[in-house]
Amino acid sequence: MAHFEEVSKQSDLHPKPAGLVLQYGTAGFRTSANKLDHIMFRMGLLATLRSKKTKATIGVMVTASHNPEEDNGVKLIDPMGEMLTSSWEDYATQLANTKQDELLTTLKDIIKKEAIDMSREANVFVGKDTRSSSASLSQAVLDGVKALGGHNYGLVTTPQLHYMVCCQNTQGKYGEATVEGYYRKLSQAFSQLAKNASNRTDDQKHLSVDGANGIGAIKVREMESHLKKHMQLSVFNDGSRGKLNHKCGADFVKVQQELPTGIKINPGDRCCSFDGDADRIVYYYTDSQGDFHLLDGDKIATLISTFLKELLNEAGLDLKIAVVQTAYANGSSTHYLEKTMKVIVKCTKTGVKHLHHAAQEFDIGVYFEANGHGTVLFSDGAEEKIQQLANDANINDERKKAAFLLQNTINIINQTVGDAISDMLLIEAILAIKGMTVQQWDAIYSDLPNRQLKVKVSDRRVIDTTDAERRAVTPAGLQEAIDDLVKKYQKARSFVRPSGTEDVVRVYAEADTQESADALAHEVSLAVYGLAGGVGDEPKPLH
Ligand code: 16G
Ligand code: MG
Repeated sequence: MAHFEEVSKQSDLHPKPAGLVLQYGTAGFRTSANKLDHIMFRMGLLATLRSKKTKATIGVMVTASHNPEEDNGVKLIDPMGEMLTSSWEDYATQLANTKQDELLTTLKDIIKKEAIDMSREANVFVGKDTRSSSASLSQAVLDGVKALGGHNYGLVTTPQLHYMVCCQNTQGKYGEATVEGYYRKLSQAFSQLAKNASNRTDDQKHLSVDGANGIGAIKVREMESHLKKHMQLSVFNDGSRGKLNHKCGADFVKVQQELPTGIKINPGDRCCSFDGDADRIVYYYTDSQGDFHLLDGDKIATLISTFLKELLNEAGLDLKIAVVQTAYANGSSTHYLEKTMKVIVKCTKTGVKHLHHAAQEFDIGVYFEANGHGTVLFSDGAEEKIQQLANDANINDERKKAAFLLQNTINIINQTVGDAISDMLLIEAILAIKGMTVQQWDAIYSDLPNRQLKVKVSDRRVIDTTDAERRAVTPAGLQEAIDDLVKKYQKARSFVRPSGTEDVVRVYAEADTQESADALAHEVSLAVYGLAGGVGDEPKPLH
């Protein structure tokens, strides 16, 4: 058939380096940008097949998120704006690794297995971040979808692309499938919510944003004019000078627990950082002693779920709300949510898709990774009940107001995926409505001191985990060793897991003091080094 000849011809322009093997992991493919041209082309092909198969528009985002500027990556977005379904992740890996002269055979195998009708139309939305390599790599994706209805959105945040794919496939029910439509939907909801805040000073409306020198900075600037009356933004690390993710951005701030470079703030100022593709956000401030205070994904989940629970009470709606976390959630947050807030807390494996799926099981599922990736999902039934209540003429003013706030909360949230801009607007609206400062939000509970370390081993797959990664099943003796070490400390907890994005084993420890958390993390690292085939120098104590 004609298009296979075209695939062959085009594929020769995007040859696969011999011997290179890559895997479609938790965040798609990600490695140095110079190894990715053939991957991009092939993902263009796969997205086309996925589109024909699902009879819907598929997204392809070119980004390596919080990785260094030199890296790049690609991930596919399924019809409702969710991550690519896992059975197709295997096809992605197969297609990426198949030899140049076997590409057509692999492609035809997938077509046959999935019984894809090749005469169907295909629609693919392609987006990219601000990396210098993203322009040519997204062109390679477009070469893969060429002549099959590809639509190039150019520079967008990852969540904007998820949003537009969902809008397109719901025939506009979720919103208009344009960046402008996204700004309008979110900013209108924000204005409606902000109207319910008592008079705020300009200082209270002010927020400093660290854009990680990436796409989020550009997009939040574009959105600024829509927000004028209710918000005052200062954008730092906007890409005009600094390097992407270099000493800035959500990942840097969370891991280093310090201010990003290039930000100028006063004690008590409210600040937030996005990551390189704006699907993560963390908040922070410094106090009068100059000490740094981080409000991570756990604090964000707590703020949002408290707000929603109060609104449900006021509205008199009986909807089940849950918070989904991973093993990295600070023990204090889990304790507060379960014991004080009395909400259901569920723990899943690391990786957004696991949290997303778990959150779908509840009427309202608030999910956040500690690293700041998260959103809120409302079931169709929950949305309907809220809608009905908002339209009910026979309810009192308190219930009416709560229903109105819930309605606009639904509209401000990007339910397709965690979204730094949408999360930021929701957090700002909640703080405004509650008349809360960032310090008061921080004081809801105190984080347990914690430490994360990495250990290099010869093969990280020797570590197998269970119970949402909280316990190691192999190698033999490792979990027992961890249990014994944890017993030595107060309020302590520790777990290890193989990273899905780096060739290391990650170690997490928390305890009542920073010294204890550091010591426990070090001792557990030594146990991993000794029992799981550590390579290089033995881990050294932190102090
Ligand atoms: C990926 C995941 C992120 C997770 C991180 C863990 C997505 C979109 N991203 O970046 O959710 O926290 O991996 O990395 O799922 P690790 O496996 O190296 O610890
Ligand atoms: Mg990201």
